[in-house]
Amino acid sequence: MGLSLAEKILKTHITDGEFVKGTEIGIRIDQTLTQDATGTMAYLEFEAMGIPRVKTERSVAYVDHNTLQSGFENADDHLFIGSAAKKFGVYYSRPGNGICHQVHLERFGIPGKTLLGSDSHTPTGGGIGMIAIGAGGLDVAVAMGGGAYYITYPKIVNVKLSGKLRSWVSAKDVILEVLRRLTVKGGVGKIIEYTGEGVKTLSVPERATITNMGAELGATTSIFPSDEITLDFLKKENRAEVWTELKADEDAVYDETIEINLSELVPLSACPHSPDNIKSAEEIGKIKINQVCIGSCTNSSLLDMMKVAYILKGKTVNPDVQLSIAPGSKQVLEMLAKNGLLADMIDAGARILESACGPCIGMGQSPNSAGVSLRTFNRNFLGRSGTKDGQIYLVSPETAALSAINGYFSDPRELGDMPEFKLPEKFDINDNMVTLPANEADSADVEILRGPNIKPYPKTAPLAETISAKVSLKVGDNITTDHIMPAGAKILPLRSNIPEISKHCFVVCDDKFPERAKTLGESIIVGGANYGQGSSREHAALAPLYLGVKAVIVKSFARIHRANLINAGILPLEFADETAFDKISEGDVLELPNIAEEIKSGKSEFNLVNKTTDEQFTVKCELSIRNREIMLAGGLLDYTREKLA
Ligand code: MIC
Ligand code: SF4
Repeated sequence: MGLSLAEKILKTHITDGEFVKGTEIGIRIDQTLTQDATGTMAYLEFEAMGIPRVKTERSVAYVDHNTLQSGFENADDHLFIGSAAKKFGVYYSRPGNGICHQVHLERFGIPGKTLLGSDSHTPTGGGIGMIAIGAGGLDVAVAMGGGAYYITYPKIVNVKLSGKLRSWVSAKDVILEVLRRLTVKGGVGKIIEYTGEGVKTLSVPERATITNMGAELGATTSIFPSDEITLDFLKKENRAEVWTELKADEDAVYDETIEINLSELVPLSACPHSPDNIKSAEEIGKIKINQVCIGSCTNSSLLDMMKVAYILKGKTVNPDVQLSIAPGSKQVLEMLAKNGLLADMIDAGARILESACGPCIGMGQSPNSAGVSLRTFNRNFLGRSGTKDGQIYLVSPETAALSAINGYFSDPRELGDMPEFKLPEKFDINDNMVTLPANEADSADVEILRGPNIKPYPKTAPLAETISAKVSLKVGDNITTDHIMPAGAKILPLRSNIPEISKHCFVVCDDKFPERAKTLGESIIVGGANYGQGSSREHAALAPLYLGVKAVIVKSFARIHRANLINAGILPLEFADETAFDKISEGDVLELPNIAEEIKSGKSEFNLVNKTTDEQFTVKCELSIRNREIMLAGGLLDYTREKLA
């Protein structure tokens, strides 16, 4: 029986477990990446493990999220990350060098390798045939220390592409179509593998747009084969030597197959407030818009920017619209500056932002009240833009650029035939914004710089014998990590300070929650389906940990957040029968009798007593032996410390 490409790579990296679907496997991690909003915690955790140097083939620390320095906090965090990187053997990509995923693809990614990143869009690396997975900072810290990363051996979905995209229809429309079909829950427990004749018609930047936004499906990762197009991209990056051809076996067996004819696709958009709320440009119609933002790790490559510049050239941004553009990396920005396309953008009236996440994470450029904003990003969760009633539409760069000129939502096919956009033979390569780590011999002398904003990891405790606590919050379906631990320019600077950031936990849903949870001392959160979708931020588990949350009981979890809860020592439970959700209210006292003993004995179903109503329910928690030990120890940090001791 033939293997898919994803399985071939997993097979060469498995260190623990059996190659059996649905069971837990440990995989060796070749490369890691961190970004600054999750990186400070990751390096604090790495430091706490007491391992002197990273053991990976390549680890890179990026600064791209918290680049708006409206106080000392972010600048201090940059110094901390830079010095920790130097000491621990990590390459440091300085602020200004670009968005982690774009830069990693350009300069560090290698087909066939595994990459673990403390950012949910790490699967961008799948665009060059990597198994690239997003995880919490603590998992990345363990991987830096040479530990395996554990996943449930996923189902492999074959997305078979045929045909060729028509003029002005874009890679973004491909992934929006996949989201339309599968929804934000559709990828949980799956790897999405792209195959078929259509693959050959897509360049690496286009493939990377598609794998990047596979994160919004909830997928473990997404992957394209590594072929002559990958080689061509790596040649442009002067890295042809890292290329190998990689593809699935002819007779590979997949768990599911989806067919997409690229020739039939039309411009699409994810409408407010979910990446799977898909409509076509035609269905949306010519609605008036207020803002356009172009950039983010999904759509900020040179190819994207070339199309945008072409559409803007000689025109003026509509008087009722603000347009901002953030090229994804210094490499892209520098090439645009040299080839004159940057001038076309500036001339048209675009506000050029630094190469960073920027508005995608609410670091500036929040739209006006109830403003309609078209963005080439990957997430449009409620409030993420910084404007609670902002109406965010996710679109392709082509749709964004034309709409910015017209002042209304536009179908880029109006532009007629599309010229051929050819990437240059060679990209401009200058790694001067990447600082190399200290030599092993010198690393002991490197001092880690710690500003006053950097506070230690919150206190943990082994799992209690019996959990008995009030429900401090009850929420519905599809709660995102942006609900649990919002980002934005005001809150992101507190990422290294759990006591402070906890004051903002869940305020999007209920601004009294932090205070209430703190007063209760210990509590339980109840939620609906796909709880914790979105970001990899472990802060969405660390803030509840700090606020005394002992268990989260929901209909179902998103992958990364569930893992982060276990890592933080918070019990992730699912209702055996979803109707139990309706029988629990905020303020009810819930009890899980003898829970530690039950978990120790290997059980996966537990009795939940609602002391307030006197009802009983069954809740589930499938834990591998390793996860059981982590839960009992009080989280991954304690578990790792125990193991190392
Ligand atoms: C995001 O897009 O939500 C982020 C900010 O990149 C997060 C990481 C974080 O919260 O720091 C992610 O996607 O993992
Ligand atoms: Fe940055 Fe946005 Fe990409 Fe997250 S999704 S890494 S915030 S650009």
